[in-house]
Amino acid sequence: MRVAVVGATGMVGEIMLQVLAERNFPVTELIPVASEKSVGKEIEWKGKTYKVVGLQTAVDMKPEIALFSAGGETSLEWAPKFAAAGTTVIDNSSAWRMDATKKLVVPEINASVLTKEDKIIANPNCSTIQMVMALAPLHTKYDIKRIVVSTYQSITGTGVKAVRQLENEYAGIQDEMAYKYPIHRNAIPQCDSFEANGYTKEEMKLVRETQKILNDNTIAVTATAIRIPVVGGHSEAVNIQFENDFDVNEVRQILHNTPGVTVQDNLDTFTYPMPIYAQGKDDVFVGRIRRDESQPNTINMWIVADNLRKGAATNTIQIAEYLVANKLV
Ligand code: 11C
Repeated sequence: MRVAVVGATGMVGEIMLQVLAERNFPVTELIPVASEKSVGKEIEWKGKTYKVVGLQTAVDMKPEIALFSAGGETSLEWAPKFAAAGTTVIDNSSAWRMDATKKLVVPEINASVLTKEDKIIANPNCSTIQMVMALAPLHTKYDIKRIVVSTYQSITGTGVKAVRQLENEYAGIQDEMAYKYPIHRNAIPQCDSFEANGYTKEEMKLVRETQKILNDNTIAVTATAIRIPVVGGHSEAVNIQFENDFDVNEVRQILHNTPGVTVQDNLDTFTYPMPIYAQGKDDVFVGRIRRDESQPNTINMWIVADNLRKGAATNTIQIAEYLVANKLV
């Protein structure tokens, strides 16, 4: 496969390159793509040096696959141009996720919706991916009625500017800020901008994307998304009300049997998921699984994943792997 990585010099782009190499994705030609200011830069991949090219150059090269992580505006403008050239785009931005004509895919859950005709495929938001990874098998078994989720999100979700802000704050350096407030020793109850209903875009992604991926608009979802000074991954406290009753040990067993999910739940050994352990891993980690004693058929759990890997790069490449394995590109 000739594979373009659009946004190759960005935070997610770099992890995409790493994951492509780790998973031995069948790349016959790598095309690193970035904005004009990075064109001509050199990157190393699998022991070889590649020159970064611009978007039009990459379109003209007609790769089979383009993995996009360059922001919504670039995706809106350039994904259709790649698609028109016959390239299948897998886009990591929010640009196409809620477009009714585009598929929103977590391969373990709904890859089977993909066809050869899908030329722009949307990768969900990181906080949604990790949540639905744990919830999809439970929805199948017990039928989810309502989800209440609070997130504790890594600054890497904002990008390199936020990582720099935290480092500067540690060092006592005053410089440009990614957030309106200090992030060191803080928790900011705002991820992304606000919508008219008073929720942030990040919170509404958790609502809308969950319903689309699980193909069920009857699932009620309400979310609060918080930014915390952590780099290893996003954490989520999730309260789930089912239509049907469940057995907590059976829930653990179902999650244990779910590919891509690791249960870390042993109170005797103080074992539960944390971002310092999730960092650099592709699985979604679930723990603190316990019945909500305040109302029937309801459970609490704590879900952690590396937002740059399963929440972004790994999921994108798993979609590409599915396309290749099923001869859809
Ligand atoms: C965050 N989830 O942590 C965001 C980052 O819609 O792809 C990714 C934004 C998106 O702030």
